[in-house]
Amino acid sequence: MGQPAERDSGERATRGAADLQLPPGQRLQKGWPVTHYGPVPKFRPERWEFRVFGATADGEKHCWNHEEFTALPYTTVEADLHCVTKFSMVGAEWGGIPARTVVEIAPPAPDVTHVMVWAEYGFSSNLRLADFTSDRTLFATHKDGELLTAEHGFPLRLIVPHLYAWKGPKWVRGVEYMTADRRGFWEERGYHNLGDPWKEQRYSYQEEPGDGPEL
Ligand SMILES: Nc1nc2c(c(=O)[nH]1)N[C@H]1C(S)=C(S)[C@@H](COP(=O)(O)O)O[C@H]1N2
Ligand SMILES: [Mo]
Repeated sequence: MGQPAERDSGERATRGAADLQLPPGQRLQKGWPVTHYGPVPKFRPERWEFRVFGATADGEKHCWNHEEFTALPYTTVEADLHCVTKFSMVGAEWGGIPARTVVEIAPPAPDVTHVMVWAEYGFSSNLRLADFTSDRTLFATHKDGELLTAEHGFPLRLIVPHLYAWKGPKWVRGVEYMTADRRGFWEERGYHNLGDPWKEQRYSYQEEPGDGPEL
């Protein structure tokens, strides 16, 4: 736990412009394709809220409206995006609110081990708490200084630099704290429960005992 992020930063430190290192089986994509399941949701600021719920430390649900959530401290993270279908988009500078900030202001109960990140239309992805609180995991509002476009997740998407991109829901609306692991949308439909691209954890049939809940 906590290891993937550290190894990812190590890879980056040894990466020069000339010897671009991609995870095994990935190829570089020019430009930035749009990849998701279902339609692009319409952003309605008056209806939008970000919720933290489930096993919170105080047992309460925590909600922010769009203005409140985007007023949280802003930071940037440089990270690549690795799609399990084998393209990678490299060198993006993401801007937004660290996931760790959310965990600090709405802490989980002591027995929380995993989170489910929820997006519009019921899309979800599960993460180990340590992956969620990695110092590079970000609720992004911006890429390269510009607001995200609707098809790339405006107003908010999760970026988990050390995992495959399906672990980062676009149009994210909240986080559920969990005291046991549970599979999200793609994790139930054949993708690996953990999704580390450096270990090429693409599909659930590759899972080893302990990698995820029984299918
Ligand atoms: N809500 C939602 N988020 C999603 C997905 C999705 O189907 N729905 N697809 C994921 C996958 S598989 C990838 S590769 C990235 C793609 O992000 P992009 O379209 O900005 O390149 O979004 C991820 N986030
Ligand atoms: Mo993907």
